[in-house]
Amino acid sequence: VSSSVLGFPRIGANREVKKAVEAYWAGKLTADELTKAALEVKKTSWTSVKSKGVDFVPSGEFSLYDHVLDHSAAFNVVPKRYVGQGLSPLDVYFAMGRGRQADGVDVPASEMKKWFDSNYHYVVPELSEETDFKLLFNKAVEEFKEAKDAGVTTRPVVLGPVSFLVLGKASKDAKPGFQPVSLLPKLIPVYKNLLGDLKAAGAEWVQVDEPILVQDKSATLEKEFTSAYEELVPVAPKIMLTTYFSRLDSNLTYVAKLPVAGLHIDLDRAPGQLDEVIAAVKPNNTVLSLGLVSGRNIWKTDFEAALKLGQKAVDALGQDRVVVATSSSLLHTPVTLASENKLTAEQKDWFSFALEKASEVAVLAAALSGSTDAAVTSALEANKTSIAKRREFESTSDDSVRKRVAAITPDMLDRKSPFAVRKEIQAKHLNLPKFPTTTIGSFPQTKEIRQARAKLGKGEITKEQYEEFIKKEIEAVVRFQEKVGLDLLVHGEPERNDMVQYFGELLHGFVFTQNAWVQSYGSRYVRPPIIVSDVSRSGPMTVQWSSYAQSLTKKPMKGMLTGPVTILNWSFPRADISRELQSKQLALALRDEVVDLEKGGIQAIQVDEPAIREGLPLRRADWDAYLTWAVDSFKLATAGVTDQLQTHSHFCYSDFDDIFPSIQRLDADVISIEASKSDMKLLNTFKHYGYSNQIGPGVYDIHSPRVPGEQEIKDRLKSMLDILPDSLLFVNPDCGLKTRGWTETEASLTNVVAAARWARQNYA
Ligand code: THG
Ligand code: ZN
Repeated sequence: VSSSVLGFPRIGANREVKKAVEAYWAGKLTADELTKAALEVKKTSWTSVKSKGVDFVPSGEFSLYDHVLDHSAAFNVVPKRYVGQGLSPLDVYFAMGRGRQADGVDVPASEMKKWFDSNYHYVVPELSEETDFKLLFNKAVEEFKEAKDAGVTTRPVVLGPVSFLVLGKASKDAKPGFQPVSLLPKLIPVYKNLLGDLKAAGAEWVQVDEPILVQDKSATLEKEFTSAYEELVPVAPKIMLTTYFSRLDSNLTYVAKLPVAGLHIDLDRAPGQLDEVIAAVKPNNTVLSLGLVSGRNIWKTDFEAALKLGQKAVDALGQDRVVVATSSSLLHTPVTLASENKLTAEQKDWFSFALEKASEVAVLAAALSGSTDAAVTSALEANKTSIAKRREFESTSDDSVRKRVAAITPDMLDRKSPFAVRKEIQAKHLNLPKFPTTTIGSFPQTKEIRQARAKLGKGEITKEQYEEFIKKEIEAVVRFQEKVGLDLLVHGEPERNDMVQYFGELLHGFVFTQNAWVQSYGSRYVRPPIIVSDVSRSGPMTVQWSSYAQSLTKKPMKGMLTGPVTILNWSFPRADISRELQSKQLALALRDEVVDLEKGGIQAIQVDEPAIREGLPLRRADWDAYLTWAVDSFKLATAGVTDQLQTHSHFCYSDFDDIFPSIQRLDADVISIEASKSDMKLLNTFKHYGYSNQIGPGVYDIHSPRVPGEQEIKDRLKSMLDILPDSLLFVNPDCGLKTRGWTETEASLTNVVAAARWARQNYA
C-alpha cells in the first residue's frame, strides 16, 4: 500500500508567495526574483512532504495565481483583450487574473468562480470556436524537473481536459449555443503533447484531476471521457484519474471502464461509495486511491475508522492496488500546525494541517502494509489517544444553546408583514432617494489600520488607544461618504480583519489561529476560524461601532453582519455534529445581535450570505435538505426586528438560476449581487422569476484596481433598467472595498453617484 498527497498548499508556510507576487506587482521584485522565490517554496513543499514518508509527492499544482489560469495560459486560451498590449507573458498572465490599468493598458480581470463547494476561486477560461489551442509551455514538465533536481521524484498533477473545458465558459464572441466541451477534439492533441513530454521526462505516473465527475452534469459526458482517455492513455505516463469533493454515483459505470491505471475517490465526503467502487474496479487492474485523509478540514483523521475502509480495499484488491491519499488537494488546508504558538496543547492535539496530513497518509499506508515499525505503532497509539480526548471534549455540550435550538418555532422565521407592506413603511422611515446609492460594507483596509491591529495584538498600544484610532477611521469613512454623496452609509469595518474571522473571535465555541492561512484567490488568503464547540454570543459584537457611526451623521447607517451560513462555510466546522445544527446555533447568536442593533438606533442591517451558494452540495439530490436549513438559518437571524428595519443581504456571485426560489425565500428587503462581470444575464433570471424585493446588482467590479468611467456605469444602469423595474433598483459596487486603495475607491464611487443622479433625472 502506498501513500499520496493530491496537492499541497502553494502559499508557503509564511505566505512567501503572496509577499513575492505582491512585491512583483509593486515593481519591487523582478520576474527572475519572483521565479526564484516561488522555486524556494516549491522545494520546501516537495522535500517536506517527502520527508513525511509520502510515496507520491505532487508537483505542477503550484501556482503564482491560480492553477486553472495556469492551464489557460499554457494552452493559449488568452482572450483577445490581453493580447497585443506589449505585456510580457507573465504580465499577460497576471492581467488575466486581476486586470491591469497602467501605462496606457486598461483591461478588466477575467471572471472568477468558486472552485466547486470551496472558498477558493478559479479564473474562468473563455472559449469559443476560434480558440486556437497550443501548448505554449509545459509547466508540469518544468516542475517535475525542478523537483527532480531538488532530489524528489514526483507525480505531476494536471487538470484533466474534460474538467478544464466544462469549468470554462463561452466567450463573448462565441456563437449562441456554443458548448465549451465541444472543443475536446481540438484540445486532446495538446494534452497528448503535454503528457507525452512528461513521459519522456521520466514521469512514471501523472495525476489527472477530473473533479467534474462528481457533478450531475457529467452523466452526459461518457462519450467525451471515453474518447479523451482512450487517446491519452497510450502516450501518457500511468494515469491516476482523480475525483474529489463528492461521489461518482452513476458515472462510475463508465469511469470504471476507462483505460486509466488508477482511480482516486473521495472517502471523506463520500465514504458510502467505497463498496460499489471496489466492485466496479475489481475486474480490471486499476489501482484504487482512497481519499481517507480530508483535504477540506483540519481535524485529525480517525485512524481506526480510516483503516477499516482501507482494509476493505486491501482485502478486495490486494496491497499493490491500494493507495492511501488525501481526499483532495491540501490547497484548502493551512500549511502546518507547527506555526501555531497560541493554541493550547489540548487544542493542537485535535488538529492536523497539510504537513501533518502528509504524515497521516504515510502512517495509514504503512499500517495497511502490515508494518510493525515502532514509529508506525506509536503513531497509531498516539492517534487513538488524541481521538479519544477529542470525543471526550465533544461530549461536553452547552445545554442552554442546545435547548434554544430545539425550541425554535416556525413563526420565528418570518417578518411581521410581507415585503410590500414593509417597503412602504421603510420608504417613509429611511427617506432614501430613488436609485439609492450604497456600498457593500468594507472600505479600504489601509496599512495604518493593519498596523494598529498588529500593535494591539502585540500590546504596543492599549485597547483604549486602538478604539480611539478605530473611531477616527470610522469618522473619516462617514465624512468620505457624505462628501462623495452616497445615500445609505456604512461604518467601513476598520475594526474587522476578516468578516468571518472577526465574528469567530467574538463568539463562544470558536478557536482561531495565528498563521493558518488558506488561499482564497490570487494573492488573497483567509484564516478560517475553527468551530470546536457549541456557539453562542457573549454580548453585543458590533453595536458599539455601528451606533457610533450613526451618531456622526443624519444619513441612515447600515449595520453590517456576516450571516450564519457564511460564517459556517468559511470556518472549519466541527465534524461531530451536523452543519445544520451549527448553522442554527450561529443564527440564534446573530438574531440577538440584529435585535440589539435595532435597539441601538440602526435602521438598516445587512446580513451577508455570500457563501450560501458555494455551500450547495455538488449533487442535486442533496440540495433541498441543505437549502432548507440554510435559508431557515438566515431568516432566523434576520426576522426578529420590526417592519421598519430594512434588511439587506449580499451575495458575491451571479449564478442564481438554479437556487432562485431559495433566494426569494430569504425575504431580505434588499439584496446586492455581483453583476458587473456576468453581462446582465442574471438580471433576466430575476425578471423571469418576478423577483419583487429590492435589488442592487453591482455596477462595477471591485476585484480589480481599475476605475470604471461614469459613462460605463450609466450604460450598466441603462441595461439593468431595461430588465428591472426602476422602483426596485439600488446602485452599488459588486462587493466590499476592503482590498482597494482610497484613490481608486473615491474615483469609482464618485462616478457611481454621478451615474445614479443621472438615472434619477432620466427615469423620474
Ligand atoms: N472572507 C472569507 N472568505 C471569503 C471572503 C472574505 N471568500 C470570498 C471572498 N471574500 C474572497 N475575497 C477575499 C478578499 C480579500 C481577502 C481575502 C479574500 C484579503 N485577505 C488578506 C490578504 O490576503 O492580504 C488577509 C486578510 C486579513 O487582513 O486578515 O484581503 O472576505 N473568509
Ligand atoms: Zn461580495
